[in-house]
Amino acid sequence: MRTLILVLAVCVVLAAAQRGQGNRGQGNNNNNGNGNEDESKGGRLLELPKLDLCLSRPKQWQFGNHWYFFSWDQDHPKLKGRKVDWLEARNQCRLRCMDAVGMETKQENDMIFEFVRSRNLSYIWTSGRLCDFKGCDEREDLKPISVLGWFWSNTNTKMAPTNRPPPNWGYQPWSDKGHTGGPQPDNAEFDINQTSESCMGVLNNIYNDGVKWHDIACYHKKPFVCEDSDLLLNYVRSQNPGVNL
Ligand SMILES: [Ca+2]
Repeated sequence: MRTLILVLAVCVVLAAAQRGQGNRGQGNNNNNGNGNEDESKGGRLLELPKLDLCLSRPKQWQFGNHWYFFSWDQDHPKLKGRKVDWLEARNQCRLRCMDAVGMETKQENDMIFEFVRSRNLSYIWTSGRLCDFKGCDEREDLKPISVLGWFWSNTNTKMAPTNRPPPNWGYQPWSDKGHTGGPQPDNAEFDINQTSESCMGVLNNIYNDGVKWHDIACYHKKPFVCEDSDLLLNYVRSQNPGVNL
């Protein structure tokens, strides 16, 4: 039964992706959390996992029961030394039964912040996404979206309100400054060229603010951290009984 539900969930994801729009990324409901603005223009879709890439996915470090890797550390032409936009980052992960990292807990966020800090990286993409696309408007619980409209697209879970520290975290992961000087998320690029800052990255002291979350326009190119996706791993398992991922 559980497998059936998972397969159905993935079918919903596929159908939504193939339509190129629709019921996406609405907080924690069934959806694929894509919300890619380019999709309606150019037809870019979320990738499906490939068995061989899932089997050989980089297992660089483990946290909880998930494997993670940093794109630049992998000896692969699509990963090493590349900077990619937000959707491409997700897709390179998704092909491998992973997704861009989502920091749903303080412990996981501490781990990612320490990774960025210790490696002295300027920035990485995460799976963080603003629900500002088709279907989001109908969700009263996501308004105002700058406070309540952010979610982790890898697990389709809502983030805590952006205007105060998440419960029990003890610190505010969103930066208190950005391009316009004010606290994040600030959608600053919209005022410059009408491009929304709908994707979330971790920046390292770009604004003399330490390692912090920032809303960023999704076309910007960055390296990324991938994290195991239970949904995609279980989908591939359901298609390949007995496979050991
Ligand atoms: Ca910003």
